[in-house]
Amino acid sequence: MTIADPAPPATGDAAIHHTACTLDCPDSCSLEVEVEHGRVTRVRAAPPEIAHPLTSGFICSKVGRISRHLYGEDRLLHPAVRTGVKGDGGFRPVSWDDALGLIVQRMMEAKATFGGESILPLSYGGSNGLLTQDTADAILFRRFGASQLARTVCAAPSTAAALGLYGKMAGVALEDYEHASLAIVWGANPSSTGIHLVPILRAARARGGKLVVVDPRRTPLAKQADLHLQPRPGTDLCLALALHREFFRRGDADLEFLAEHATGVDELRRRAEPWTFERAAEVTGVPAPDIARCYDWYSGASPAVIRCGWGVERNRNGGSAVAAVLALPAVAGKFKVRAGGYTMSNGAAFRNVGWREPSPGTRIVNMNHVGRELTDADPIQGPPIRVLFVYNANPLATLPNQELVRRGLAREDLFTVVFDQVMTDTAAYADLVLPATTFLEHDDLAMGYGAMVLHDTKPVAQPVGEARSNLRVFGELADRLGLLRNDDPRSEPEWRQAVLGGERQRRLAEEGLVLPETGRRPIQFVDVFPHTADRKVHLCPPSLETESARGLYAFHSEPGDGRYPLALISPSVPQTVSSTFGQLRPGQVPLEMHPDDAAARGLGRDKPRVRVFNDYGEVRCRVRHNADLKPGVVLLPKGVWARSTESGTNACALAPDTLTDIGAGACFNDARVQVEALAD
Ligand SMILES: Nc1nc2c(c(=O)[nH]1)N[C@H]1C(S)=C(S)[C@@H](COP(=O)(O)OP(=O)(O)OC[C@H]3O[C@@H](n4cnc5c(=O)[nH]c(N)nc54)[C@H](O)[C@@H]3O)O[C@H]1N2
Ligand SMILES: Nc1nc2c(c(=O)[nH]1)N[C@H]1C(S)=C(S)[C@@H](COP(=O)(O)OP(=O)(O)OC[C@H]3O[C@@H](n4cnc5c(=O)[nH]c(N)nc54)[C@H](O)[C@@H]3O)O[C@H]1N2
Ligand code: SF4
Ligand SMILES: [Mo]
Repeated sequence: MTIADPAPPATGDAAIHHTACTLDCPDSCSLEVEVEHGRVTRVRAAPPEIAHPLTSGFICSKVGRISRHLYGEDRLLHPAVRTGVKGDGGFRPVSWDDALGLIVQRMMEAKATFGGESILPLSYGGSNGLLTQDTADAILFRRFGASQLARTVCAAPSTAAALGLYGKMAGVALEDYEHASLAIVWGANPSSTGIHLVPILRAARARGGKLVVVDPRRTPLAKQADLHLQPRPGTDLCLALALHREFFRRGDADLEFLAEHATGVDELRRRAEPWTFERAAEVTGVPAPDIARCYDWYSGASPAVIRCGWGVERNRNGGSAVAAVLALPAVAGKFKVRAGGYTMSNGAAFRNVGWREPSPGTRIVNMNHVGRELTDADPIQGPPIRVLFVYNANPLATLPNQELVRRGLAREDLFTVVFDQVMTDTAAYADLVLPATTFLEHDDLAMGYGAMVLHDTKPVAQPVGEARSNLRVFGELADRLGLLRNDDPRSEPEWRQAVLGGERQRRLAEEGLVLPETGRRPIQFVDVFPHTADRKVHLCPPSLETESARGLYAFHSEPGDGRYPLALISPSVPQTVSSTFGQLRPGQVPLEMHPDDAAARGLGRDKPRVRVFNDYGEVRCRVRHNADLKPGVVLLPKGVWARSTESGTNACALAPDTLTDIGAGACFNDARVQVEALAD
């Protein structure tokens, strides 16, 4: 395939372009970008006439300042091969031709000696649109017969639950939250992770609506809420089941709706039965009267909406917990009105988008077990991994059991390619680095998972150095390996057509953005229905039942023991998107801790240096007192780079590589740790 990177806009004159943000953020903003001499000088929200309404005239500051990422000193400019020890980051530039030749040679050698499964492509792609992942890369790796990756590091339990219950149904549009009499924000922190919801929730409150936040810490939104429930991490399942029990016990469950639209009602009722408010209070640490108040408000309110975030899923009970939360609007009878129901991912607003490359039937490696698979920590099924191709991801900074991942990456007999925009912590372990373009330098298609919109992402600036797009690099590798067929897409317009289909492609070209066929703001059970075979919600679907070892809605109790009494959570922070932009973080990242927990360990403000540890690893850093945390819960942000802690490790060094009950997802927030002072 000979895709050339598209002609960038003319250099010289200052120009204004319109495009869209592909970063891993529900809001999918419409952007206006000022460019001078081919370089981005300013990024702001696109004007309302052409923007998706959720953008509302503002964007986050991290994208507002993206030129620091585009033109910063960590940007990769040329392909380069390793010269020093793995991890040291010593590299020597090579030509693209030599770099691609080397990859072809190493892939062929590995396949000839160990079989195709000895090659593992490793990508998550949350910050990629529809053209830069699962397109030419899928052709390359699947047709070559490489191992496949189960992308389980995020959203796997939520997706399994949403699929099992509703076959993935589009949710309540975030714009509609303004009309909610009650909004429950459950395990989400939109002040960092989806900022456009915040003013909408404020407007709802100004109209007399109530806000409930369920989160182990007092988030900025919890401080504004009418009620804040502060459960211990990993116990949301008990809280949700206690609410279900009360609906059935009091006769408040909407039996008419359930009879018409649901299956598995009795089964859910039976499983919720043990969870009295008192028992739930004991396990969650939320006072029973607060649970009762939440019940009263939710049962009495209409429209009532639940924003289910990803904080609910990242633990041993994650799949069942999300399922129990998503089942609430069905049992409570909250659908069929605007702003009534739930929102999780709205990716389901668009169906049948994407390139479908058939699976080669090769082994599937769970992303959470990459450390195990790269080392001999687990008896490996199939050949050892000899070639690792990392793109659209920074696994050393974002996968659980970081020390095992690091040991794997340090293996001398592993050939690692890292294709990225910047010299990430993972790239420092590469044998070959390749410079990638950003969404301001290449073609892509942004699809919102909060905002229900598909829009064009256009190259508006000159690529820096020799950076190339994924489509171009994977297309060329597939070509060199003789994997291309005559009917494969060959250019960006052909890829757009293949990924979107003709009608959507035409609408996109004419209108600049595409709204879902069901309408921009669908009403659940009026405009959209479950995509299950019988169009009903399955409250206890057999698929989830068989998947979870102890059955759906079975509670797995606290994973800690006396040695590691503190629950470590590692949620998103405003300055970064996962680990993206982490290189720009000034100074060191502190461990946040409740003052009582700090006092119990003699960690006054004069003892700021600590060691946070468990059997997986340790982080050495400073401590900061934070009374907004629930006592017993400590916090390190997600996606921190090695340079931001004294030990060069982050929360992933303490995160277990155990899996969630459903969806084989990550259990970041099941990390249990101890903290001790370090001598100055
Ligand atoms: N600025 C920014 N935006 C982002 C991202 C980012 O890194 N930075 N990441 C993007 C990605 S990849 C994702 S998946 C989303 C995630 O966005 P969110 O859904 O907001 O998820 P998190 O930030 O992981 O955590 C949300 C909240 O869950 C709480 N929490 C932790 N454990 C529990 C628990 O057991 N129960 C409950 N109820 N709450 C808990 C945390 O304290 C936190 O406030 O955001 C996306 N947007
Ligand atoms: N401790 C802890 N760790 C976590 C989490 C947590 O809650 N706690 N959350 C997890 C979650 S929700 C997620 S989604 C994962 C995300 O983890 P990752 O998928 O590793 O995401 P990022 O760290 O953003 O890394 C994406 C990389 O892709 C590069 N990139 C972007 N676009 C392109 C492109 O077009 N081409 C190429 N070649 N490269 C590109 C970026 O520069 C960046 O370095 O992290 C997980 N890690
Ligand atoms: S990261 Fe989110 S808020 Fe920021 S510009 Fe992109 S879509 Fe908008
Ligand atoms: Mo994520």
